[in-house]
Amino acid sequence: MSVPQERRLLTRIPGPLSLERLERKKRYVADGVGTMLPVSIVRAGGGILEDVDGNRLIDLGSGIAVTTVGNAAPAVVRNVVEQAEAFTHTCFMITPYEGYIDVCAALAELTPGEHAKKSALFNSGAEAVENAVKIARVATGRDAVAVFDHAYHGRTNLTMAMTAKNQPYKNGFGPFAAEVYRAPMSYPLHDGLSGEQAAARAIDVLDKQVGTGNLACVVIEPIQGEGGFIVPAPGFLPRIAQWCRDNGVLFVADEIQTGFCRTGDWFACDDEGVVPDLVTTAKGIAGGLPLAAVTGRAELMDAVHGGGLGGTYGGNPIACAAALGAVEEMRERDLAARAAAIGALMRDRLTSMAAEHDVIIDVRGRGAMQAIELGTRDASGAVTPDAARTAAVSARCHAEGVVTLTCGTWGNVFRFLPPLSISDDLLGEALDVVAEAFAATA
Ligand code: PLZ
Repeated sequence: MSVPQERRLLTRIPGPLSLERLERKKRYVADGVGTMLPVSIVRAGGGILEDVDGNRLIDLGSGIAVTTVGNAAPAVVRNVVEQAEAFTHTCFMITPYEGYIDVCAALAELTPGEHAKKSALFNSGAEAVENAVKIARVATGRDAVAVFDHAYHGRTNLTMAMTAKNQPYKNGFGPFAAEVYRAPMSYPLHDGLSGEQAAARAIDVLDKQVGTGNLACVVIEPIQGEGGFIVPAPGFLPRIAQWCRDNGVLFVADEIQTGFCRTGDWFACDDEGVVPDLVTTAKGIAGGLPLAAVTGRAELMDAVHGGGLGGTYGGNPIACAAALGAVEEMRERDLAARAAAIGALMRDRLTSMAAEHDVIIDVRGRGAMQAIELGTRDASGAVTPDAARTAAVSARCHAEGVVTLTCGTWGNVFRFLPPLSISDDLLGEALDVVAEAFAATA
């Protein structure tokens, strides 16, 4: 690993050279494209991001759950370089190549369920979700799409409609796509319902307000990401999946954030043995290169007419080579087990922080996808979110050289998504910084 694995602060964060670059960004990059922590990165690997001022920051975000195998992971770099030297693009729809097929074969093997599966490849998570809906509509002959409170599915027109939160994702960007309906999510901290009860509540809304027979698919993140790392109560997902099966509705798991070893399994659905009809993947699939997929039951995938799925760059050969390198890293380093170990370490530390700071009202997550929710709870159990404290703790972590992310409908969730290549020592140090930030902002 070329980047020394140590936190090092040579300047204030952001440093002077990063600030110069930020001025150029302001001049040339659209203001709508935000940057959370404007340190300009020059190299990264293991658990470290190094900036242009020579500062080394500990990465607890993985570029939003993308560099699961680590930044510039060896097998990814090797495959990318070899592929770039051989050829960079042909367009799979014009003249195909083996890497695309290899990725689809890997997806057939790794995604939940033992049935015959096929895949189609795309560039971004949002594009995969859009295509899952297209496939579900053709396969069922129905129009309606069910999504959940707090859901995040992307920023394109259809996926904005599917995403719950208005600011910053939707405000002013409508009108949105039709035939998208929202059901209540299982959110144990807020609703106190069992999985069975929460599923019954969601099913009732869909049946009464949309009509089960009109539904093409239910699209759900098995653990919600941007919406707040919301882990549904046990039994919720299996019950919804069963109801879908019983009623000819396709169960689509959006595993874009949870997939590829992040949660301690290959996929988050594996935890309760839920087998989706279609699954969308992106992010962790390719170690940082843009690639996404829809994988599903062969007969559903094949319901679409020839030429109905595609795109110029979908399954680009370099992105496919990167994905094969990422999967190789996950297999050879048993990264699912590493995610579980990282999860146990984080869980331990976060639980002690929660014991010390009343503002931490929940510790949740699975594997290397952990979060704490900040707020107060009254005697009735009602939650008042504390976004201000969340922002203050986060700002403090950034200043101390730890890249932390927040999320949640109310902006009151601190989430931890370290690359699985981070060492225990570095992770422990980062969590020390988080603990100090809580103490300093008390
Ligand atoms: N589905 C579950 O998490 C992307 C978005 C960050 P794209 N999440 C990070 C932002 O502010 O844009 C995501 C996701 C789930 C779909 C997507 C969309 O994936 O690759 O960003 O299109």
